[in-house]
Amino acid sequence: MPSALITGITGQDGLYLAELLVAKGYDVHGLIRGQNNPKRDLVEQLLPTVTLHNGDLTDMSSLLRALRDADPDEVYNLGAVSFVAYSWEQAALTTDVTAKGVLNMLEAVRLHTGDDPSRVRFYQASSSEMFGKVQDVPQHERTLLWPRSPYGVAKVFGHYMTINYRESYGMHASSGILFNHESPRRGPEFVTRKVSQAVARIHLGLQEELVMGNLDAERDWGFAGDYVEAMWLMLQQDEADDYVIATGETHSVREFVQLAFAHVGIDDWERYIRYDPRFMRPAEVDQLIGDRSKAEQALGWKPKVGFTDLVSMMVTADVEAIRSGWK
Ligand code: NDP
Ligand code: GDR
Repeated sequence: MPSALITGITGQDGLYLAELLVAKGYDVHGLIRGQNNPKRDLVEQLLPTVTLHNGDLTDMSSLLRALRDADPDEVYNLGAVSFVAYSWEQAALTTDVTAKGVLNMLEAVRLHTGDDPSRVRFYQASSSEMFGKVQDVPQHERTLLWPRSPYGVAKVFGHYMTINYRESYGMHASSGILFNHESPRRGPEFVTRKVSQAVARIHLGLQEELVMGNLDAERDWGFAGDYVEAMWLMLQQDEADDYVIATGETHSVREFVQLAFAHVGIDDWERYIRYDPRFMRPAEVDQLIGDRSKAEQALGWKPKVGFTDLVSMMVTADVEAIRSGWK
């Protein structure tokens, strides 16, 4: 039975990836941080066969202990401070977790595997935020990185450190440069879920307005359930490598909002929107669109869920969640 250790198992991607690996017959382990983490119950209910290990990406010995106890064939490093807007407010914490945490995990794997570092395959959750002020359209694996936030800078560090461990120690370490991916499990601080939750509440008469920042930003949005499949595929290759994972389509935040309202039959959506500069960022990533041709060729990976279906899925899930709370 293959085994895997997932950091960030309580997050959106961690849950989908754990479900995927359990379905594939893996013995799945997850790193869970903090005292009395409120998401422990959720993981235990959803994934009763998964073993949780206490640990934190900033605490190297906890990572070594988790590796010793789980003894995984594959490590998926998904843990991070992942909210871009927050990364300006806590830049040092973001650096400790999202940048140095990657080094800690790579070094822990290297120490754990001794003289055979390729024995454990490693996945790093890199991000399209590394492209920032984009230097190519669409963005691909060789596009110059120009991050625009402390989060983006931290991800660049993790990305190059992963490549460096591959080149220095022969580790099977791959980096997935994933573009935005969403789902009904997306954290409510991210724009898509903020919108889907608000639209559901407005539709059901529970909320009157939606307060937003920059509606002009454009993102390449896919479905998280599709994207975790790409992570797994990367670790099944003979050679470790880096891959862009994206739909190849870009849409504005405005389009997302408009479609979400249209899904519940509201066409005059603009009257519900209030602009608040609080949600603007010190530096914005204006447009992202990914070129996934390498992943499609080498991994045979393609997204299954399109933009319109993604928006419908998220709004429907939030409407149903509120209605089921009424029963
Ligand atoms: P989430 O924000 O949903 O999950 C982040 C996870 O990291 C949570 O499980 C969180 O734990 C954990 N974490 C935070 N701090 C620490 C720490 N100090 N030690 C250990 N774990 C920690 O992110 P997603 O699931 O959306 O993303 C997964 C990864 O992919 C992240 O690295 C993200 O930056 C990256 N990424 C995401 C994209 C997306 O569009 N979703 C696109 C590209 C990259 P807790 O629940 O306890 O807070
Ligand atoms: P992003 O996601 O920064 O792309 O990072 P987010 O959903 O936070 O923002 C997307 C775009 O929407 C604009 N926006 C708003 N954003 C939020 N959160 N709230 C608002 O009210 C709002 N109004 C407009 C933002 O300015 C931005 O342009 C996500 C994270 O998952 C990262 O961890 C990941 O690496 C990248 O995607 C790829």
